[in-house]
Amino acid sequence: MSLAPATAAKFHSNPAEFVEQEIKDFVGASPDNRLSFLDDYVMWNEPLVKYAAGDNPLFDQYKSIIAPTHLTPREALAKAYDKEPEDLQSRLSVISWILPAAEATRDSNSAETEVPGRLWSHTRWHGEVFNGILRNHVVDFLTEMGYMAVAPFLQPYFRTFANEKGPYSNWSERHAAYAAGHGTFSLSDGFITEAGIAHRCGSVVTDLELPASPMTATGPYANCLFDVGVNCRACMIRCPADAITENGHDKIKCQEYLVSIGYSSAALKDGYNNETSVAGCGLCQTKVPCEFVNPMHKLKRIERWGGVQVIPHKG
Ligand code: B12
Ligand code: SF4
Ligand code: SF4
Repeated sequence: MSLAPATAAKFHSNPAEFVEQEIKDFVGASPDNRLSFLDDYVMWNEPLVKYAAGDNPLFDQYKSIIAPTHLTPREALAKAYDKEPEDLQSRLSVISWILPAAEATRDSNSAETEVPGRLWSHTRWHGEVFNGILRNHVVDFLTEMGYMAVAPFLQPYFRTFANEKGPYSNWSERHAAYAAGHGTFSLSDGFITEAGIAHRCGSVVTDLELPASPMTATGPYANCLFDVGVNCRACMIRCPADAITENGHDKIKCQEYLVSIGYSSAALKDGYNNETSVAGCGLCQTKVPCEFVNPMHKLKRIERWGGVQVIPHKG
């Protein structure tokens, strides 16, 4: 990829704006964001793009919140370039994006109670393939501009591990999104953004200096209605595996369920991605008040009308 001088000049005049637009344009125009076997169905809506400072103290805290093996942005970038972390320049940035699921994808999942909807399942597979293409596009673009850049999730060093609570990785995309101010975790573990919880996310670490986006959340669960005391258990009720309780999300039960509804299940034979082995589920992320909005905004409106009520789906 080689950038025209006018494009390079535009980039240098406002890198933050440019990178955000580049990601939005790529998602909007890429044929890989379309399902060619389904009338070019567009999987992801316009992304949300934010930036975290590489030295945000949260990344050090993740070593105790997640595991000591979880990489800081500095470690992730240095490892990819076979350098020592202290050899990199002082300011690093993490570019984090949210890919909100299209309405018909969400509706396909909302209609189900045991297995994912077909569109959700396609998006789990082909949509994540596109997320990988987007990660590579951002890395290529920054490298072309002369910066160091890496998508930790695509690196050979990316690993998932397991402990007594279930699986975890050495680069959590949702924790990068939290540090970038995209939103918060929830009772179901899902990450609630301004575009809701039904999304996939991705990130790239770079030595391009970008302004850190403000973190407005008051805590790591602040966008979840249950966390603020509202009687919302919609995700608990939706989960066919009883993996969500008032104490949170049981990753082991969830994973066992995901494996059990793989392609051996009769219900998944017709019209799913039979060439893949990943069906997804995400029933807890659809037909819930946090599906495609930050439910705290609705709650604030309802409070102004005189009291907290059960919030209707898509109300
Ligand atoms: C391993 C994995 C799984 C495992 C475990 C999930 C998990 N909760 O970690 C299993 C197989 C169960 C799974 C299931 C699913 N997954 Co998955 N999975 C991953 C993967 C590869 C790594 C996740 C990881 O490292 N987690 C680390 C652990 C420790 O995080 P955690 O338990 O969520 O963290 C908790 C603590 O940190 C806690 N916490 C406690 N104290 C504090 C303090 C602070 C300050 C903070 C910030 C947090 C915190 O908050 C968190 C939430 O409770 C990521 C891709 C990636 N590289 O990020 C996708 C990912 C998490 N999966 C994703 C999805 C969509 C799914 C499914 C919906 C399946 C599907 N596609 O249909 C389900 C949903 C499960 C759920 N309810 O969240 C998306 C999530 C997007 C979203 N909307 O939230 C991701 C990010 C993939 C992507 N690129 O978008 N997944
Ligand atoms: S459905 Fe309700 S309780 Fe569950 S994550 Fe969303 S807001 Fe929180
Ligand atoms: S992904 Fe499915 S099994 Fe896992 S918590 Fe959500 S609804 Fe339950």
